[in-house]
Amino acid sequence: MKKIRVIDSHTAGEPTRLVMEGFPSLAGKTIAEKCDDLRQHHDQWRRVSMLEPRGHDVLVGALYCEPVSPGATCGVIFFNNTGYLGMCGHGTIGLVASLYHLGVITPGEHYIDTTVGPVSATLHEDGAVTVRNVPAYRYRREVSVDVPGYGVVHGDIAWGGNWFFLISDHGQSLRLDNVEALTAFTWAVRQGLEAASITGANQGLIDHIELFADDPEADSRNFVLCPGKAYDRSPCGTGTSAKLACLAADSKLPPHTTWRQASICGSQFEAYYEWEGEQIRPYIKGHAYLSADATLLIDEQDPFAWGITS
Ligand code: PYC
Repeated sequence: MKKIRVIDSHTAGEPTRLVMEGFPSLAGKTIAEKCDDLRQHHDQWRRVSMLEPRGHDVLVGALYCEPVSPGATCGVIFFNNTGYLGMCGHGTIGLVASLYHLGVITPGEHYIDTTVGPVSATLHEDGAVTVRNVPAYRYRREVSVDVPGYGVVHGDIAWGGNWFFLISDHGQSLRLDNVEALTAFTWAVRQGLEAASITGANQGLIDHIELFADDPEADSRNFVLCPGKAYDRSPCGTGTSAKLACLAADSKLPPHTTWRQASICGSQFEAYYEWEGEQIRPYIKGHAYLSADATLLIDEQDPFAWGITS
């Protein structure tokens, strides 16, 4: 029987599964190199911990790694049902809450190495976590895309640790009882972007689609389609970072001003930014709650030992 030690949590409704032990050791000097090794040589470990019957489409995995830079608490590789993420805001908040649960860290600031660069996270005395994300920026403004079945849609392309296409003028109703229609629309947007070869910088795949609407209890409500077709139950840390980059570029939000981003589920992140040259440094604050401290078992006799794959 193979065993994987995990801590499950959710941040503003979006689940994170922190993998503490059980994955093979990874080759590489940087977290990006370790992520490449995991992807190329050991991807069955992502699948077994993310896919049914042990996981589900909404789950985001966070593999705890030894730090690679001086002073860092740890490194982390994020992944999901379909592949690997650059950064993950809600996942970093879940990681910090889980490490506190395990007694690995105490309140204060912690440096964390990710595949897209170092971030830091401050664990507050009340359990909230503020993530100092990687720099974010808007890459292109008001890009037109022909969306099959819907017509031409306009959106901004921004980096917030992953690539996002952000749409405000979409004609969709951002309500929790409308997520099927929102999923169909945003999936069609993604297909339209791919068909037109519209990418982020350096041909970066735009694998997150983000819609915005007004919210009576926040500055904005979003709906975020994640790469594996699940929607983010949280306001999405990297998606909120991308939004801040667009607000900053349009001079719609001054630096150090709180932006309350609500999710489609009604949960919220508080965010603000600082300018760093032409880019911004996003800060995202949220709260994670633990849901399981468990060991996944992999029985080689099990026909679905390594997950249900299509
Ligand atoms: O919080 O950055 C985030 C995130 C990315 C995908 C799901 N959540």
